[in-house]
Amino acid sequence: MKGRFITFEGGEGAGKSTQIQYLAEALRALGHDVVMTREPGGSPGAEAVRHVLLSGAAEEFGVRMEAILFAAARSDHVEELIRPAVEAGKIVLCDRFMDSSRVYQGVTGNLEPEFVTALERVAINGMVPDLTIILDLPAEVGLARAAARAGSGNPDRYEKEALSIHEKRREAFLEIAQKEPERCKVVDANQPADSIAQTIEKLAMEKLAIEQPAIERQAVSKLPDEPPKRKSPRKKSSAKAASSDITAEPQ
Ligand code: Z5A
Repeated sequence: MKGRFITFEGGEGAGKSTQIQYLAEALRALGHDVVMTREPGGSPGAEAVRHVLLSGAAEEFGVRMEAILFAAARSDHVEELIRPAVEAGKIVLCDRFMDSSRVYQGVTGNLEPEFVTALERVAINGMVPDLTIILDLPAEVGLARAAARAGSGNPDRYEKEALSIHEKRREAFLEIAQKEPERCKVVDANQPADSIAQTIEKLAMEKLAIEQPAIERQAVSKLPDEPPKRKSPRKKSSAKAASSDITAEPQ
């Protein structure tokens, strides 16, 4: 069976990493082979570019340069990790993907849409997500969560930007969801993590059920309504913990 590609999007501190952990646990409990990954990064080449981008080292060269670096990292990630995993029947859960470039570099970076679209086409090379979960949250709530997690650590290149920019990004994500309702599902992220996880699990299961052949769909429909009791996923450390199982996943 062909696998699935599910992406998580939203502003800083929206809970993407937390929810990926929850969904991975739920899907694994049902016997699925799950790969967790993130952007920028996820493959050795892309992880090398991640530091350049998040440290702000590329900022002085302009947003066009940053957009190309994000695209270069994405291309490596798609070809080295995402596509092989999906073709091997795995479910890939990815923390940020092409919609982040549309929003951060396109909308708030003021890049021309044609430029962003052209980069996207080359970088994803047809690897459009089957489902994108957009975690929606007032920017100040997300930033407060991210700041609490970071403690006294320095905010990254993007976290230190003005609140109005973060709000603009929130609107931009919602606009993408409006334009692509089949792919994108908006989830209210201003709730306890556990109830968000249940909503996302339902959306993911619907996607898997709809797109699976009838015989597999029948098996899925026999699942209990309530998801299995799960323990809280492990907490991420301050610097967004380089997603240990992310980079350690098989290529
Ligand atoms: N970027 C870009 O510009 N263009 C691109 O194409 C791509 C990315 C791919 C990556 O940063 C940066 O790169 C990003 C955009 C840019 N901008 N920034 N900053 P990153 O990978 O370091 O960080 P992030 O993607 O923004 O994620 P994050 O800030 O780490 O947040 P998160 O993953 O969405 O949230 P979390 O880690 O799951 O939760 C944050 C804290 O809140 C944590 O302490 C949790 O325990 C807590 N939490 C989680 N859920 C809840 C609920 N429901 N209630 C209360 N507290 C919660």
